[in-house]
Amino acid sequence: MADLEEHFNHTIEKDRRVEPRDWMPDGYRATMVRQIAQHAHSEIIGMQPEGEWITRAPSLRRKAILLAKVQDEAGHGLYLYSAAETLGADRAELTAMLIEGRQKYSSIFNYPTLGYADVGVIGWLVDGAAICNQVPLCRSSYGPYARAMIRICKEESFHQRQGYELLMTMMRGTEAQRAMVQDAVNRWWWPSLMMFGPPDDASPNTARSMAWKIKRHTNDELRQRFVDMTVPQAEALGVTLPDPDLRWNPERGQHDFGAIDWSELKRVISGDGPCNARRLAVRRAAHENGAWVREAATAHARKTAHAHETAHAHETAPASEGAGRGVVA
Ligand code: FAQ
Repeated sequence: MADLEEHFNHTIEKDRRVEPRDWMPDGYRATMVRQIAQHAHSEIIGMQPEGEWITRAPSLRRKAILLAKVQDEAGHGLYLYSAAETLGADRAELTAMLIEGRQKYSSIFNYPTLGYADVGVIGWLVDGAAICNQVPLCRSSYGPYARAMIRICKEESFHQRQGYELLMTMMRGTEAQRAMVQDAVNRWWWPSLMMFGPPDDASPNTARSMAWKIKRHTNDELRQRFVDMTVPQAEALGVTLPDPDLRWNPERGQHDFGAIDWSELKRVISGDGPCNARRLAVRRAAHENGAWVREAATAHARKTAHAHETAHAHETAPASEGAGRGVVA
């Protein structure tokens, strides 16, 4: 046991990856399952706010882009559930925990999308925040999670660009279109900052997760990085970020920004955001309506496995038994 623990500590210290078959402390496994499951749930619930606009996309091109993006999010959820399974988590149980409200997903997806500009702002700000948070996770200590994150981040950067491109197009349009963009920015800015989690002095998991190199930066460090990255993009776009206290601080070499309403984050995380009930109801209905697909897939898998087993048994039968029978197709 002491040897195993020493090996684990050495792996972390040397910046190597922990792999599914390696011994790991129970707390490490539980933390990884918690973070990966919450992340997977976020991707799947995160399909909804934008998904609601697929039927209302203003052109074929926008519709194709949005369909592809939402489909990517489903893919991200699937890689992440698979990564959680490598830790012994049961996928059906994770889904049950989500739809029964026993496991969290990102607060950001509990806000409504009120217009098409929201699709652009989600790409720009929400995917932008997700990239800031997730690029360091490509170096996370758990191998399957870190590797999933590499592909996810590549796709997220396309998502961010499509959002920014959509907004640039709208900003070149009419006065009404520019007003739609500004309104969407006003509504999504503060919730995007909250995506990074509570401030460091109120984040119970950060210290442990940093020591295990699951997280590489604290919540506040990443939030600051996001603000610094976004301010020049807002200027280039021609929108105002809704924070009168936002300004460059030459001494810190970073932007100062206004106080975040942490009571709002708490409320949204604990189930009382503008769309929590709706998001979970949609997910629950999709799960229930999809029961027949899961049953059919399971029956098909069982049948295929049975056919393979029969074929294999015949192929490996002793010569006397198998003589003259040939290989079963
Ligand atoms: N919302 O001690 P900490 C996307 C929870 S991106 C809800 O600081 P930790 C892409 C936290 O889990 C969004 N819950 O926790 C996309 C913990 O809960 P506990 C998903 C939050 O883990 C874009 C408690 O509060 N990204 O989906 C939030 O060290 C566009 C205490 O917090 C990820 O999941 C929140 N905002 O740090 C899709 C990234 N913040 O202990 C569609 C991976 C905190 O009760 C469209 N996750 N909590 O279980 C992480 O990096 C970390 O888990 C943090 C939180 C940074 C989110």
